[in-house]
Amino acid sequence: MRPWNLLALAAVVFAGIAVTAASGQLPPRADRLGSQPAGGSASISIAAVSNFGYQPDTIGNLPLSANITVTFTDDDVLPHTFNISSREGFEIPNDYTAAQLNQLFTEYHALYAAEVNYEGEVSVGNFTSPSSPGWYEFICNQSGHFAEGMYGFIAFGEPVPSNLTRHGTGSEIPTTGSTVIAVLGGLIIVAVLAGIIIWRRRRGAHRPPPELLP
Ligand SMILES: [Cu+2]
Repeated sequence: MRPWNLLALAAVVFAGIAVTAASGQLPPRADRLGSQPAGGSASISIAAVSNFGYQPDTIGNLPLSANITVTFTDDDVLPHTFNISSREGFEIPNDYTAAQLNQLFTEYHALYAAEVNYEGEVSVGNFTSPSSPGWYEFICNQSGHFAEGMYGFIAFGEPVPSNLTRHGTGSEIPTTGSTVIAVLGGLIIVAVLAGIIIWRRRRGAHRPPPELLP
């Protein structure tokens, strides 16, 4: 196979991978559960992980007015908390100070709060989910952890909106940015390779045909 045909093949394969990566990404695990009826019960498992993250950091489509059992595990060496703000639809500004976080949780008491203090500790508890659809932010209130990006989002009766800021290390959601970069990078490579192929073909067209072997 001629080198430029190999290049063309590589371009097609890469484009296929880029498109697959862009379109084939599954929504976060909890969102794949689909809508659930009001009432009843549900269980969620969440872990505090190293570098100030939650795994997962996005949990959606939990049932309304339901008994939610929470299993919160410390998969890190530091103590962490899991505090769900009851302020519906409010994305806490990333520059909130400890005082502002305290003020928020004083005005909007936590829907649920748990803490784990050492690696491997598991906290199990439960709370009743809200009666109407909405999303909420949860944070770790250990000093400095929110500022490091230790937060996530939980939604009842709906998926977590896709436009919220996330930078926890435990993210299950590929960011839109990385998808866009993958697609753009793939398209640029395809364009460059196509240019090379066209250039080589044009150059080849001006060459005399190769001599036939005897
Ligand atoms: Cu923490």
